[in-house]
Amino acid sequence: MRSESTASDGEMFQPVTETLARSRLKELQLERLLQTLRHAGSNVAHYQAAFSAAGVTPDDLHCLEDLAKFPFTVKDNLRDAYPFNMFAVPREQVVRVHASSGTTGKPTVVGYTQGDIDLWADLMARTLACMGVRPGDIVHNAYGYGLFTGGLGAHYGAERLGATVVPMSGGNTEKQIVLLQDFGARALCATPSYALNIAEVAEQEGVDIRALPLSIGVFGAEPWSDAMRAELDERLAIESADIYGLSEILGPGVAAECSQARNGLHGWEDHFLFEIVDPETGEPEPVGESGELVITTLTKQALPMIRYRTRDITYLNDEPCACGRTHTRIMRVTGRDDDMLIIRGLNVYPSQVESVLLGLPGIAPYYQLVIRRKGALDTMTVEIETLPDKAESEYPQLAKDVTHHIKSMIGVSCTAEVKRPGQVPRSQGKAVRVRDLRDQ
Ligand code: DLL
Repeated sequence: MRSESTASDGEMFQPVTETLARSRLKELQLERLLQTLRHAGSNVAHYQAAFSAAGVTPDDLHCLEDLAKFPFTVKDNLRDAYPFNMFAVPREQVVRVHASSGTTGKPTVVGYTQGDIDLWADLMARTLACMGVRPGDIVHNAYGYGLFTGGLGAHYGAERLGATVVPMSGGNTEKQIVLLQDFGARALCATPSYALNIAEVAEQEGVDIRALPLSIGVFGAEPWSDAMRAELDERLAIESADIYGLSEILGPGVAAECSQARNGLHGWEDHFLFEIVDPETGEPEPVGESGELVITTLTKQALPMIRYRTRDITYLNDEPCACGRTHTRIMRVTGRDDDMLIIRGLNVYPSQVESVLLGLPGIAPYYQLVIRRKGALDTMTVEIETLPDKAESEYPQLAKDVTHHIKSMIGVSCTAEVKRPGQVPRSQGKAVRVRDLRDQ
């Protein structure tokens, strides 16, 4: 695939594709969807079998709504095809693979042709530009390099945009802080939890990170709340925006918040088709209704994905945005349906607990939820940390405040365990928010 031109004056940071009329976007999607269904159906054994089991062929697609006739793709399909059997091109044409670490079983492997890598760089450049990064800026990239898509995805995109990349990767926090000071990066790419870790270590070292040129946070790869955004904006004196993506679809660069509104992530609809379905029944939900995000790629060569069930819970917003972009907005992902906790019959996402905790005085923004089983019931303990100025004699009252606010704002009963500063583990990448001790 050719690189998109991002050069013409005025359109540079919002090329015409980002403001296409929605009717035109839909025509483009239909055209590209048909090509993708044909490509997948002819070249991937899994899709051949799945289409025929569902009794559909690409010729059954006459309008976008017809996509609902086609079967979903799930993570297990990729696992079953381990390592390379989902590729739609000969392996020799795949110039790069990435893989998810996966907590159980085999990792899922994803592959890219040179054209896919170019597309990814274009979309990440578009994403960074949408978030306010400009050519000539210094971009400090603290996403992990390696099999995780965050590091290399942001790296190629920043280069494509014409920025100067500092390929720091995750960890080595003291050094991150030295380079942020010495090089004067304008944008920081990191998970929000790791960005918070950087802020904390800088404060401990007496570095005034707020005084640095840093002004944009490119934060994603894990669920986070608006309360965490406010915390990061304040501690780092930046404007942080949310970036979303997943390896099975591309990596980072599937959707991003614009610097103008910072209210929902524009999903790049010229390359992806977004649906929301009921996670239980798989039935499509109308725009605006919450459910599981399902994504179909429209231009990927090595790994076309048809109706991939992300398990991420969100809703779409097609209303016009202040920035003028017409691409739909994927509203903040509350969590994955497999991260959802069911405590005494109530559904809870860690990010909801985060929103409550960050609003409470005396509590540091670090937490973990510990789930145990008592008889037939699951119980949740919220482990929190106090700010350094709190005396241990105040801990019982803090614990009471936490349980009271969680009960009144989310409805769920829990216990709170107050820990001394520094005792909740800090994140180097994707934060571990839940410790599940139910099988122990
Ligand atoms: O996390 C890609 C990425 C890298 C996105 C850097 C943004 C920045 P995976 O490791 O495959 O890919 O994990 C994908 O992470 O299905 C979501 O559950 C979660 N996730 C990613 N971005 C967000 C976000 C990368 N902004 C999985 N908000 C996805 C909430 C997110 N969850």
